[in-house]
Amino acid sequence: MSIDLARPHRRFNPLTGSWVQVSPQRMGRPWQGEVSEPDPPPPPYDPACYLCPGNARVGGEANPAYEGVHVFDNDFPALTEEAAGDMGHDPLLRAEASTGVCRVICFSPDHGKSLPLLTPEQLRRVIDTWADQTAELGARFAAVQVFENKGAMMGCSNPHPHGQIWATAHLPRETATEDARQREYLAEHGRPMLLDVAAREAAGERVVEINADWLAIVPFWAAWPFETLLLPRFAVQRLTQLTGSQRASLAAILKALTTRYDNLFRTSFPYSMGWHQAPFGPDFEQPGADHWQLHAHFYPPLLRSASVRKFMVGYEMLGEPQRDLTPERAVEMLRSVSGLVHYRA
Ligand code: H2U
Ligand code: ZN
Repeated sequence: MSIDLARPHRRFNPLTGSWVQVSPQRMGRPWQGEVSEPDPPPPPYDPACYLCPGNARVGGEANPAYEGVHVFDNDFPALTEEAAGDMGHDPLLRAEASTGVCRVICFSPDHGKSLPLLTPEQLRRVIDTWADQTAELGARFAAVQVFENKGAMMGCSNPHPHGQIWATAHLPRETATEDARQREYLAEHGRPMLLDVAAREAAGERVVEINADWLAIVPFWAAWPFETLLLPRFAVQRLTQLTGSQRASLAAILKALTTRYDNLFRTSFPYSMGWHQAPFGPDFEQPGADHWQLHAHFYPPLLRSASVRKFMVGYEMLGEPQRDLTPERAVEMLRSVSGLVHYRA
């Protein structure tokens, strides 16, 4: 690359077709390594938690005394299976019916065991549940969005380790955009885009974690300071297709990546993460999904400490996302802390 990456420049996100303004000359004070005192860990059981085993949920129903992963239908679903009526055809005030289901997935009965604190075997059961839910819901809906919204800073109401699954009859915006971009790339280059990204980045300066099957990078085009992209190093379109050993290696890299995140600022690192996978339905039956690569995005809001966050406001809302800290520097910071030993262990 011939442009000077130490000067202001823009980087292109090939998955979304959007640009990010990078301003390395504004990069603040140097990284000190030191951060705030670790926050106290949550107790293993909280009598006031609506996700702990045996406790009552807001709707009045009680959780079973579950021992592993537990999935239930969201008591306040954003989507339902009943379609709204005809919306008319006003080109300016346009609407369409949307149907779907929303579920909550408790990763552990232990109120304090977020992903990095689970054993690889326990993480494997979370992955199996993500895959099983994808299979079940993919038989009925076009899109299955598996995600985790973590931390009060992300608007998450409860520290009990949990995620969500929303399945919809339509493709939501991000999935639709990534579908179109990946389709174009395959048509032009003959290979799935993200398989090329994984091959290109595997030996490079943006790798946070890597094993035989998986790669976690801060993508070249990351918008959030410590955003990462978790990529398979083999062709795969959906969670359901992962073999036993690919799930085991996924558990390992998930544990290592989230351990680094927590160790960075010695806090239970907030983020929104989620899986993007090929949609379902006749258009996406093989080879109709060949352009897709399964992948996960992690979007953490933190910038400088457990409490100093990045705001996507001002120019970001009205122009385009901007960052001072370069993705390459973010990788150095994530690599400077342990991926093996959690600060609470
Ligand atoms: P957060 O992770 O964003 O806090 O969301 C938790 C979900 O749990 C949220 O979608 C659901 C909320 O609707 N929920 C229940 O289904 N039952 C409850 O008793 C409380 C919360
Ligand atoms: Zn709990």
